[in-house]
Amino acid sequence: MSDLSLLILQTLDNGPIEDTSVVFPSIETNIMQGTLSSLMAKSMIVFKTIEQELWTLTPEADEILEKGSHEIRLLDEVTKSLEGLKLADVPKLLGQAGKLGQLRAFKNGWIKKDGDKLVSNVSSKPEDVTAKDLGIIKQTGTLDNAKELAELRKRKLIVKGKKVSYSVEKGPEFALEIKKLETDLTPEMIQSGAWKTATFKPYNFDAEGAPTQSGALHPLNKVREEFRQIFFAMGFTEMATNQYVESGFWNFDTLFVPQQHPARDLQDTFYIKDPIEADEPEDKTYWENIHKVHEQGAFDSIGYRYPWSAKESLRLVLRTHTTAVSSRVLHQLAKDPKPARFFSIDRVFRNEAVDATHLAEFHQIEGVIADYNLTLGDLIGFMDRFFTRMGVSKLRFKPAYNPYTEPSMEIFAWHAGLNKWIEIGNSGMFRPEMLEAMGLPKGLKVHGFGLSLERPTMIKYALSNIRELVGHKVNLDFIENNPAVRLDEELV
Ligand code: FB9
Repeated sequence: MSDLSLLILQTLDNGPIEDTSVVFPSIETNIMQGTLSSLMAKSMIVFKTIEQELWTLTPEADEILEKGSHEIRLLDEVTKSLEGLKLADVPKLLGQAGKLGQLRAFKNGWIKKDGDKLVSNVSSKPEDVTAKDLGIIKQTGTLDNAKELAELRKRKLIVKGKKVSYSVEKGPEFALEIKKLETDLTPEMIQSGAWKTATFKPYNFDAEGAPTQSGALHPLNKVREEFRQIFFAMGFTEMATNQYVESGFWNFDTLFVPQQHPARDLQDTFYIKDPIEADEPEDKTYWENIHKVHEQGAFDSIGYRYPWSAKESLRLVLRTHTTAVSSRVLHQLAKDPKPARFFSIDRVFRNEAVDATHLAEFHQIEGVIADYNLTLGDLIGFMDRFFTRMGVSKLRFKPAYNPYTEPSMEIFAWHAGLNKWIEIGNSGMFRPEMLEAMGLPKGLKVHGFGLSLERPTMIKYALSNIRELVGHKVNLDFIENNPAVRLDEELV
């Protein structure tokens, strides 16, 4: 038990403590509060907090207490100089105090001017009221004379503070000795019977559990899991996306992206040096269909009519979108065409300028829906249902262009927090040049849509820079201690 605890108990034995700051003036408030809280937890005392306004001295005021007020120090210098104190000598003698002292000494009628000098105007040394009042405030924290208190505050010699102290009384379990509080019931206590007289510390149901040293899911993975559950709930099957390197054939040509499209330029796409190219796909009919639909046109399309290059098609790239994976999966579906829903959430790579919200790689979320007689209205309706599940209710659709979908739409949502429409994704109906080239029947239409994983994650965790989320500058405390994410809250 601390000495202070004992002192408090012994003092209480003689009666209640009205104000701890009076009985124990040298004990700091936080020490006093901790000791009282500990005694109260054992029901040995009860205490209440007393908060009082109090005034404290500024450093200038402390100097006045030590040396006297500016005005009294100036009067002393004037009195010492028999012919009077030259005005020009005041700053040399007293510095800033001299100037301040003059104002007060004139106001008090202690000095007067005689030509270029100051002379005394009093027959005896007056009381230094400023120093006296500051001494009282230093002792008691206040001053009875409200006018003089206001004057000292105006002169910035005192500042307002708060004094915290406590009134203390005996509690139901008051004693001069502190019983050892047991925290654990041990086998020894049971065997010896000591449990019968032991006093156990009351159980603190408000105490937080000890932090567990465990792993932590990265926020991107938390949001990814939210999206995966939404897709599963809406009947989607996850695509295998564990192949970052794709041929230009799967990443571009099968999606009817022409070989001279700017997206295929070096400044947009990462090309692999070694190996430099892929093998031709096994499905030779498909290979020829793609060649034909680009070069001459096919499947009721006039194509792009350019000399399609097999070599260009086999160049290896880091996939620029997971639509490359969708193409592979839909090509598989053509072997047994039927309505189906697939999704993917994985990394894609683009050789583009990076900024606060874009890096050279990001996670694309993509969904494809294959069914007979699908219309654009069905796509709009689905997007509405999909985004409603993540708290986004007000959508707008804007015509857009993608080489592989026609019609295409950019998707916008109203962001109440930003008070504006924000782009939340892109979508469209895959073109026949893509679908029929892989062998899907004419009637089987396919919707596609995509968004990024980073953008919703940054919004949900209120991050302004993507480098707070990924990269070497990430704060691991943020990763370990961020809250679970729920996508179904309003987008704010
Ligand atoms: O994710 C994006 N924005 C977004 C998404 C969600 C969100 O909050 C959630 C609702 C709670 C907030 C914002 N965008 C797409 C829009 C912009 O961020 C854009 O600046 C960046 N886009 C990326 C591509 O930029 C190079 C986001 C990424 C994107 C864009 C298009 C697709 C996929 C990802 C696509 C597609 C597609 C189209 C048709 C068929 C198949 C796939």
